[in-house]
Amino acid sequence: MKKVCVIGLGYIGLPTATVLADNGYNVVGVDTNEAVVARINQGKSHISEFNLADKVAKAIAEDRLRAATLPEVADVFIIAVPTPFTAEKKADLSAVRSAAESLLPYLKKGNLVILESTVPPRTTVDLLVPILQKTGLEIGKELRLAFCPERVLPGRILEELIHNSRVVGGVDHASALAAKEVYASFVRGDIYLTDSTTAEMTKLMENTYRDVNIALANEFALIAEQSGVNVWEAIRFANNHPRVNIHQPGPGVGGHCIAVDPWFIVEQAGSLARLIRIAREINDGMPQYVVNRVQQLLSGVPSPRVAVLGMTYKADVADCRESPALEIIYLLRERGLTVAVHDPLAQDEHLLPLEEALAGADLLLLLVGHHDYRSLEPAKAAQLLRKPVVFDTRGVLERVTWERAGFLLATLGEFFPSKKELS
Ligand code: SAJ
Repeated sequence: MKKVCVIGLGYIGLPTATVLADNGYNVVGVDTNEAVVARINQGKSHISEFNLADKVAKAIAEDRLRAATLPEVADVFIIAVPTPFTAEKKADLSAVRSAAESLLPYLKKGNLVILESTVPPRTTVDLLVPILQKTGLEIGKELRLAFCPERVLPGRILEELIHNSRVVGGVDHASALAAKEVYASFVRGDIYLTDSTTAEMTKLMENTYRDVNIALANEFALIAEQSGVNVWEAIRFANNHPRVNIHQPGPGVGGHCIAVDPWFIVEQAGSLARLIRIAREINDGMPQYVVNRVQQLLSGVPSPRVAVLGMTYKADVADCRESPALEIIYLLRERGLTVAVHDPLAQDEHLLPLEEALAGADLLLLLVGHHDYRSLEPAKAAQLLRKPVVFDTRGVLERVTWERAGFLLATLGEFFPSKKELS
């Protein structure tokens, strides 16, 4: 049985480690966080993801997965550590660098090292190769090296790990083939072989495509509001065209990928990346836009109180990293508004039960299209709110139902009430 050492037991590393353990590998997962290691060794997952807790419990119980704070001698090493960005919007590769350096004492001839963390183009050849050369092994021939980006969607990680196609970029063809063999043990989608730099760029292009597309949807939303058009309906109609796929507008783009990865291209390409930069700026400007609209909806209301529904970065996940809701809540408070927040999935001691968040509020601000919120009853909300006003930034509330219950419903990209309607 081959042994795999997975460095980084986060959103990608832990699911990958359990899937490998499920598919015949002896797996040791490594994390610098001792509490995470202890928890996993008890058969528990520190990450909230569909089916993951069961998979971790099973792999630990059957002794196919173990967690540790230091790497060990193995056949394959997979690096899946975070690559955040700095205040200057530059990739912070310190975790990748220290993960690679931590492997040096354990690497031997015939090993394969795979980087899965999202990185700027050329990181594998320019950063990893020089570090791994310190082993004295010839990179490619004696120590195989590949970049194989993760492409799974939070909320569907385990399913997508198996069913998505995979891009495998080797520093040479032999490295790509060796990495393909590892993924072929569990991936049912196609596996495409290329060089490491093309694979790095492919990953960044996927998330940048999504970011630029969402920026376009957000721009359409602002234009639609001004022209009296319902952007949600217009996008639905446009998407019936066989070659159109416009994404959804919203209060901003969050998460640790789409709001970050385009900057890795900007960092390298500079003034060539004009569209990419402006798309980032449009999406980053959405929280401010939402806050301005909230203030317009509440103008003239003394000591206004806002009930914010949703704090996570997107619907039906518990993750709040880079969530636009966090910025919106911060900005509202900075402008002197009282804010009460509810979220059915996020873990935060300041969150309130739904009824308490709604009680006495002058505005219901919907920031996340969680499943629970789609079936929110307007009659119940009307009893709790001080004023029957709703601002839906996700286009999920049904206009007829809410208006019938006496609400003034403002929807991003659809309808914003005039001063007369607000008075
Ligand atoms: N969003 C919109 N409108 C949309 C879609 C998303 O405003 O039409 C917002 C969401 O609300 C959220 C943000 O964008 O705040 C990102 O959400 P997402 O579902 O688009 O993406 P992530 O960050 O959860 O996962 C993405 C995925 N990339 C692509 O779909 C191209 C996933 O496959 C990647 O593996 C992941 O990034 C990653 O780790 O890079």
